[in-house]
Amino acid sequence: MDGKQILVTRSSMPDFDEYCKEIEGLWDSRWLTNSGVKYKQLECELKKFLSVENVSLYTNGHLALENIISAMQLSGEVITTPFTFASTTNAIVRSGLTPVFCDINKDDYTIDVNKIEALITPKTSAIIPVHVYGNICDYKKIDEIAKRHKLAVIYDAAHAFGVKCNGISAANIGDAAMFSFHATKVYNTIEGGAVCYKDGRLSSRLESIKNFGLQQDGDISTVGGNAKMNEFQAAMGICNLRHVKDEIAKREKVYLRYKALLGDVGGIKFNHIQDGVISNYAYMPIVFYDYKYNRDTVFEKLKENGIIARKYFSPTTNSFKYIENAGIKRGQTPVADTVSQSVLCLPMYADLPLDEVDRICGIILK
Ligand code: T4K
Repeated sequence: MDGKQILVTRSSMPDFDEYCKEIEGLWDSRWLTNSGVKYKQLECELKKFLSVENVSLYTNGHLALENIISAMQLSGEVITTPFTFASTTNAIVRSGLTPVFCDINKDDYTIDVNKIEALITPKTSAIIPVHVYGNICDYKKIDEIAKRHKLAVIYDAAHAFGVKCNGISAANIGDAAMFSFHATKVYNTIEGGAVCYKDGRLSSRLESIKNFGLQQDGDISTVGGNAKMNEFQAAMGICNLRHVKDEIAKREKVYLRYKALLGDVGGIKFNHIQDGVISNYAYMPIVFYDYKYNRDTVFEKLKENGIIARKYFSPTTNSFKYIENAGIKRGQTPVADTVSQSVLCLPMYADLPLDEVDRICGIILK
């Protein structure tokens, strides 16, 4: 990798010595996975940090989502959005369910709540919306619709770790919320993920599904896989949790610099923080609508200058070949299609120097 390149993000890591100290005990215990002490400690610390009653840890966010879908025994159709990472839609399809694609808002790229009800059929069992870029969905309206139609709501909150809306932790929104702790996220456990959920009765099923479906009596009543977070991941999580507030504070500075330079430029839609939201500044998306250059031209120009922005999320998941091959309807998602063709995520991470932000914006504005 070219050391001079500025990539879209850069993993947060603790000091080497801090991590070594955290994993030292593993050489004595030789207990490396399967709900070890680090795993249990991290679970406890996350409960406090996220203000939730129930949390379950996973080897990655994707399997966390598949496991909660399985534990909640969803069936038939699930309403979701196509403006997301492949994982959300893949998890639905791999669980044997049919995704029904709802369009998104032009402002915050989350599900357009006014279009949900028209998509509900007798086969609908759940809504899986995405807090994309850490922007929070209109959860009050979603909750109202879900209650009226007796649907479960699982949020893909992969981007929303540490985000609060109207004083409520994103982890407490919906019946369940899935987080990704991947290396590219605001908070990472190298690879990793979690599910926070309201109904404590799901606990034993979730624990067993992530461990092949094994029950305490040795029998298996639900087919499970292997999705356990290991001790080295949990140790990284314990270290990174000590620093995550500082990391977010540093990200805010980067965000504010971008905002000062790009926040009011004609033709560029800046991702302003929603009212009532305390952000984690996970991503720095900008959308080129009527700008003098289109998204792809800006992408190439940045690349020529060693800046690797990313087209998250392009293409939309409802245009994946497998959707067509499986005969799943693409749905009417014109807003998602336009945003997907026009969005660029600029570099965003805690240690991104502000003069690099100036340089990036200078290239875009020139
Ligand atoms: N739902 C949503 C909405 C998601 O965005 C994701 C994941 C999931 C569900 C599933 O959660 P996980 O199962 O992943 O926990 C990345 C990530 O792999 C993926 O986690 C993430 N979303 C997605 C948006 O981005 P790529 O293919 O763009 O990653 P990659 O390898 O190109 O890395 C991007 C940049 O990050 C690199 O240019 C440099 C930096 N980086 C990357 C790695 C791997 C680091 O600094 N350190 C690293 O170790 O998918």
